[in-house]
Amino acid sequence: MKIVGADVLITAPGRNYVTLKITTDEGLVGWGDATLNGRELAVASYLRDHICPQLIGRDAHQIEDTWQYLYKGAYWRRGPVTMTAIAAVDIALWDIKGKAAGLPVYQLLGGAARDGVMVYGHASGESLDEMLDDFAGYLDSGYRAVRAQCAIPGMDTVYGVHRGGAGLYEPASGHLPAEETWETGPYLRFAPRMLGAVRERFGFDVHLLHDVHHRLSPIEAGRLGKDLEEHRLFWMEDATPAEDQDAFRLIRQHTTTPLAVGEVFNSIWDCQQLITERLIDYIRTSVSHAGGISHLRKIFSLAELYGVRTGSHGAGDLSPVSFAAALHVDMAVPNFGIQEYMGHRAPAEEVFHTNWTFRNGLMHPGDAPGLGVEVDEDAAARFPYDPKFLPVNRRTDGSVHDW
Ligand code: EZ4
Ligand code: CO
Repeated sequence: MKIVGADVLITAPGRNYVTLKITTDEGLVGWGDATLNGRELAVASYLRDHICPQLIGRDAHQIEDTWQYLYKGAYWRRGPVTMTAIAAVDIALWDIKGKAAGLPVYQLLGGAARDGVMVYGHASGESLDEMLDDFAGYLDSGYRAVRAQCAIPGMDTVYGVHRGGAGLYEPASGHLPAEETWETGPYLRFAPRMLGAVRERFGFDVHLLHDVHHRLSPIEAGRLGKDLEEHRLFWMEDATPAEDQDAFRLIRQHTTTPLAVGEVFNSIWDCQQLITERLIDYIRTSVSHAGGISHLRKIFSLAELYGVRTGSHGAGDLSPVSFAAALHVDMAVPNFGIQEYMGHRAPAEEVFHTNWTFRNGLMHPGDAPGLGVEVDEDAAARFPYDPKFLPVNRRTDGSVHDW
């Protein structure tokens, strides 16, 4: 089965998504997600200008060979742009293989290893009370796990707080990034109180998660982890900037709060030390930023060997194609931990027709052949690309800080 078409679609139904469409001589179509939030056009160009012409005429069934060809053939290794582009090809080829076989992708990965995929939702609020009410809403909808983020008294902006509806917490502006302000002291004092309030109101039966979003130094992270121990978190996410893998050794020496990291990683090499030295408990690489289904499975297999579980990134800036691909992998891997589910803004449903279901806190990718997501190209054309950036963070003295 030969590839006869490889085209890139850019559409913004609620936010920007870059999608790769691969077509075969047998008339099968596969979809891949190539969205890199705030740097969308770089991946679109990498695909259009460098990868798509190389795909024409290749055997659509040779997924691993195509992966190696694109990775080793580029000579330049890793990096978010390259690995997102390769991921899009890989995801689209798995979609095609499933459609050719008449099977959902999770069946090709070894079949269901569980009834469904435990997901966690995002609760947040401008005040503690607002956050707790939002949290209650997730429990009412059947979630077994919820992430809590809250505005900090005395600080104008903080990561992860909705303003005006689900999935709207990443402010963006037309031609330049928005700027936010950060100070570590108030956060370190407030976070234990905030997460303690969740336990006080809802008890310990619900899994409680929190995202630090790369903002602490290693010793600050160690102290926060220690302060949070009594609240029994499912995990403390991205405690320090993720590229410094050694930092996690220091955090580990100070706390038994479980640690998760990896949403900004692109390859197994970014995870190697953290996994083999057992410095983390959950690896958060995503299917679309870490080389696709083929590469994500290798990362998860390495993690399995060292008792590290999975916890894939699932923010709304990963398209429904990515999210479906993540669910298929989650269904099949033995060391699945949890899956993030932030959801997508309403217009996304007009473009991406999905098959997944949610019941009792568990999601299932559905049994349609392939990934179970189809893209409506006419609908996509109604939502033109809308340039946006992630925010930049500054301390109150004006110096740039991790966002
Ligand atoms: O900030 O995906 O856990 N989720 C996150 C996300 C990231 C965005 C960046 O594009 O940290 O909300
Ligand atoms: Co995160």
